[in-house]
Amino acid sequence: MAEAKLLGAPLPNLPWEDRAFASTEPVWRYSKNPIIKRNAIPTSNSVFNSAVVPFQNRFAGVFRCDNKKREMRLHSGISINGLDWSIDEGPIEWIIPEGVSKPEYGYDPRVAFIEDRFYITWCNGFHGPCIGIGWTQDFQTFYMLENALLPYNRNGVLFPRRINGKFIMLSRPSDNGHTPFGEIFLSQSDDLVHWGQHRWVMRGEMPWESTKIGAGPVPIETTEGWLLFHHGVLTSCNGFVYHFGATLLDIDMPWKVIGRTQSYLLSPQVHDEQVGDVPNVVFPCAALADSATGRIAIYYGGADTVTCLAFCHCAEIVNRCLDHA
Ligand code: BMA
Repeated sequence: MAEAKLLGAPLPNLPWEDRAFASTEPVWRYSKNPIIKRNAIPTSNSVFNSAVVPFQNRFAGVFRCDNKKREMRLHSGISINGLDWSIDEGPIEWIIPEGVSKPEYGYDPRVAFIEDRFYITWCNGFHGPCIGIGWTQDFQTFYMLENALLPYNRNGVLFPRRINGKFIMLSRPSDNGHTPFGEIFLSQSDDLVHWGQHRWVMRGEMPWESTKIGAGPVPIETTEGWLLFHHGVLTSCNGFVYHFGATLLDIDMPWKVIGRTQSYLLSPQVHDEQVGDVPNVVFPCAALADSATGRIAIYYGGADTVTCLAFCHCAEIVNRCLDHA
C-alpha cells in the first residue's frame, strides 16, 4: 500500500523535535514538557486540555484555565512558535444569542478552521455538561451559537470540512458526574445549529480504553482516511487512567472505522502526566500537521494540570491503525 500522506496545507513552522535515536515509540514526548505550566497566568490553578491552530503565520488557541476558585474557564492565547504562549488573563467573553444561557463553565475546547472561521466546541455548563459551539475570526471577539447537543455530553469535536455537504461532529454522551461509560457518536448538520442523522462510531475495545473513550483533536485528513486520536480510559484500583490511541475513519462515511490501534500510543508514564490534580491523565485536544513532511504535533493535558506536547509521523500512525498494532 502507498504511504499515507496528509492532505491539508503545509505548516513549515510546525513545532517539532526528532524522535530520540534510541527510541522506537510511535509517539514521543517533547523534551521540554510541559510547554505551559499550571500557573501560566496569575489566576490559574492549572492550564491543560487545550486547543491550538495555525493563525496568521503564528498560532492561536483556546485554553482550559481552571482558576483558583476552581472554576473551569476558556481563555484565548497566541504564540509565535507554538511552544511559548501568551494567554489572556481574563476568560473569553462570549457574545451570546438571545435566549441562550451564559455558560456555567467551559472546559476541554477543540478548535476547527472551517471555510472562513475558527469554530470552537467545548464542554459547556448548561444544567450539566453539554456541547457548546461558537466561532471567532480573530481570537478577540467570540460568538456563541446555540448549544449543539443536549446534556449530558462531552468531547464534541468538529471535522475540519463539510462531508457530503454537512457539518459533522463527534461527541460522547455521558452522565453528570465522572462518567463510568462512554462511546463515540457522530451527528450531522446543515447549519451548525440543528444536529441530527446520528450515527454510532465506536466503543472501547482494548483494556486501556475499556471504561470509556472520547474523540480528541479535530480529525486530520489523510490519503487513507480521517486520522482521529482518541482518549481511552481504564478503571484501576486507584481510579481512572487516561491514555490515547488512534483510529482511521472512512473519508466519505466517517462513522465507519477502517482501523484502529490496539495498543495505546501514549500513556501516563512521566511526572507531569502521573502527578498533578488528577493523576495518570494524558488528554489530547489538538494536533497540528505539516503536509509537506507528514509530521504531526499533538497537544495534550498532563494530569489535569499542565499542557504538554508530543510528536509523530502520519504514515507510522496510519500503518498502526491499518495493522491493528
Ligand atoms: C474528564 C474531563 C477531562 C479530564 C478527565 C480526567 O471527564 O473532565 O477534562 O481531563 O476527566 O480528569
